[in-house]
Amino acid sequence: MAEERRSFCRFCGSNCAVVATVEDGRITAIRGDAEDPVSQGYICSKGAALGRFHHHPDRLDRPLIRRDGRLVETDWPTVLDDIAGRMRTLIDDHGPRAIGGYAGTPAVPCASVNVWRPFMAAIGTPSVYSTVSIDVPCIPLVSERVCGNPMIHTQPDPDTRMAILIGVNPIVSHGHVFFMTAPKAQLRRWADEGELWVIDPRRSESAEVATRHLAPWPGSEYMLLGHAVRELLRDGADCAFLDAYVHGLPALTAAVERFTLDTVVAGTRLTEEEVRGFVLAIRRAGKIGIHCGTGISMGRNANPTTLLMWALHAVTGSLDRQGGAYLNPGFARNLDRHGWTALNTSGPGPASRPDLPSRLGEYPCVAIPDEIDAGHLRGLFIFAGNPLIALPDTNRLLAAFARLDMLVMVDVVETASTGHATHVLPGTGQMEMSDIVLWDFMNPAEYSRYAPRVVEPSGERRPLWWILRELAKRLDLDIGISDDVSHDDDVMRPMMAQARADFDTVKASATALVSPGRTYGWIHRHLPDGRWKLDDPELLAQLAEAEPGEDGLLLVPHRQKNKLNAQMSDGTANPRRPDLPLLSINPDDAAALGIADGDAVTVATASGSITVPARLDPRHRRGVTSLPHGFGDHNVNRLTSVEDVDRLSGMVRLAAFPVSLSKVG
Ligand SMILES: Nc1nc2c(c(=O)[nH]1)N[C@H]1C(S)=C(S)[C@@H](COP(=O)(O)OP(=O)(O)OC[C@H]3O[C@@H](n4cnc5c(=O)[nH]c(N)nc54)[C@H](O)[C@@H]3O)O[C@H]1N2
Ligand SMILES: Nc1nc2c(c(=O)[nH]1)N[C@H]1C(S)=C(S)[C@@H](COP(=O)(O)OP(=O)(O)OC[C@H]3O[C@@H](n4cnc5c(=O)[nH]c(N)nc54)[C@H](O)[C@@H]3O)O[C@H]1N2
Ligand code: SF4
Ligand SMILES: [Mo]
Repeated sequence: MAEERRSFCRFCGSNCAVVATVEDGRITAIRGDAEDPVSQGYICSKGAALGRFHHHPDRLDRPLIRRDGRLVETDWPTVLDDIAGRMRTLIDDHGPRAIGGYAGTPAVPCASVNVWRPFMAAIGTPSVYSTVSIDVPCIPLVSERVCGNPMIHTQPDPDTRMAILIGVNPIVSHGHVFFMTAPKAQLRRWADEGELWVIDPRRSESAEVATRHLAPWPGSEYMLLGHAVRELLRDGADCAFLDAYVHGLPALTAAVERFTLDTVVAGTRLTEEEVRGFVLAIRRAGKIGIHCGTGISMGRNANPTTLLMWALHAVTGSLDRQGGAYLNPGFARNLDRHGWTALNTSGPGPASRPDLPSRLGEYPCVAIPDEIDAGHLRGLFIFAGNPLIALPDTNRLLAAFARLDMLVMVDVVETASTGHATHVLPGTGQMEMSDIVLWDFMNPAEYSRYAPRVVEPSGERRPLWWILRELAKRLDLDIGISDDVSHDDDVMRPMMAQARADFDTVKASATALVSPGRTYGWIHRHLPDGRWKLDDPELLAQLAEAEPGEDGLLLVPHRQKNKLNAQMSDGTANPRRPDLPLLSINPDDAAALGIADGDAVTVATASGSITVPARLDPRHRRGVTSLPHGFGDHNVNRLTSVEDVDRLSGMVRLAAFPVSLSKVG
């Protein structure tokens, strides 16, 4: 008999509410939950594929262990005993740091998966890694320097008169560190009721609906922002706001002085009219809301650009104001009530990479191959990640992985990485675990929502908290999950301790529990000295040294609609039109290189090369070519380098790096 069950999608931070149809234990249909007050029935192709992904033919249902070079099925006691035994030996022989953990994106926002950090802490190892350090480390770094809290993000207010999207393509991605359901409707509204400016070297899907699209040279965006700050500081800044809430204006003013119109036109390769028009539009709007995405966070000037985003919000008096930049205190974390103590989460990096920092209690992912090669890291856990696709310099990482004594992967399907593991553990998937929205602070609504299990775990799949508790018991470690814990809910209940409503109240609500309205004007009460600090010396030093991207041909990333990083790159979300690994290139650049549409092209850097089909695409500005990540056979990370790293954030350059192209044959 068919039954309908409410849940929400956890593929991205939009967390759209869904209704699943279940027949005889099979999920036969997924639709958006029209009764949910936050997502209002919206889902994308990935959410619609939740059932297909759950019943994927490559799904993992039993633990696997490597014997005589092959992964073979085993049972839980055998696999857990084996892992615990190896961990004990590694810790005894080399100390706790020999054991590391890398968490992929599904381990970050899912409440019931978020137990891996206590496990690493109980081992006592500093070898902690997550996708945060290869995605967006500039945001927590700059937030920490500006307001003493790494977990504060701005987002363009839904009512802003001028939304500025830089290196972000919400129509495909639904946003970055700021997620929106129904992005097309929101972008259209911004454009219809005010202005929407998209700044991207490609005419992206989001640029198509914008009031204005600017395509500056990659890595030069800081100049455009710096120029706007400079011009407004000379005339038109919100002086009352600056006097009341900002610290460090003299140093900031001096730092942007070099961004004259001529310099900025030369550096950005925009026209004078475009640069002037940008400043004029800001003046017209008064308050503005800027959102920077991976086009910025993965580029070479991520930190200075992010600092200038804060600065432009400040000089326009937009910070924490309706119609400007909204800062969601969060339903679960309730930051307006609880505040925070100022933090500095930077520390020394791993021993093999003294050039890197540690950030937020983690080492940067780029350090993994060096740490393995140096013999510091000998056993690695992968919690819901696909490192051989996601991390830079795949060739080096592959060689390093072969040296590990132990590589344990917890996943729901076989991936390009699981084939290299010594142990593969089947975790429960989203449809098999209850969950609660904790990360609403990256959304335009202050809310939480509970999702029960849609189906019971299939095969031998187990929740991560169960797996880690079983290992901890064997090693006499305390990870804070007692034997009384028997359900995902027990793990999540304490996570709502500070929330606006307790766990059971949220659980009892059939749809999202939403706070009325949005909270504005709350942050300054909690800022150190009541002020945003815009003169951090290290960030200003980086700004002073910043230069736009190199001349020549630069390769930029972009995401695709029907896959999520490497997940569903086999076409699960849209079997009829699967996303393809194509190298997009401006037709004039292609002509200059003798490349025609469909030609096989070899893309090369010092790290390696890959061969992919070319697609001529006039939406790319000249000098800019793009290739999406997430494909095993055409893996763009064979081109990236673990050496090209930002010294403050530990971020590796994945956007706008120089490449050379040659036609095959
Ligand atoms: N060159 C280049 N590299 C990039 C990027 C880029 O733009 N360019 N983007 C970077 C970014 S922003 C990110 S976030 C990373 C992504 O890096 P990863 O998160 O490592 O990559 P995914 O492919 O999303 O892998 C997630 C894995 O989790 C598994 N999984 C899904 N659901 C569950 C679950 O419920 N439980 C468990 N146990 N496992 C689950 C999936 O099967 C998949 O194997 O890649 C980064 N790498
Ligand atoms: N469908 C889908 N949705 C996703 C994902 C996915 O893989 N597929 N991944 C999720 C994850 S893990 C993340 S982190 C977010 C990321 O979300 P976004 O940051 O929105 O990622 P993209 O969609 O790649 O958009 C980045 C844009 O930056 C532009 N860009 C590249 N280089 C530069 C540059 O140097 N300067 C400027 N100005 N622009 C540049 C690209 O052309 C592209 O349009 O998306 C999430 N949502
Ligand atoms: S936008 Fe798509 S992937 Fe993201 S939560 Fe909604 S349905 Fe899932
Ligand atoms: Mo990401």
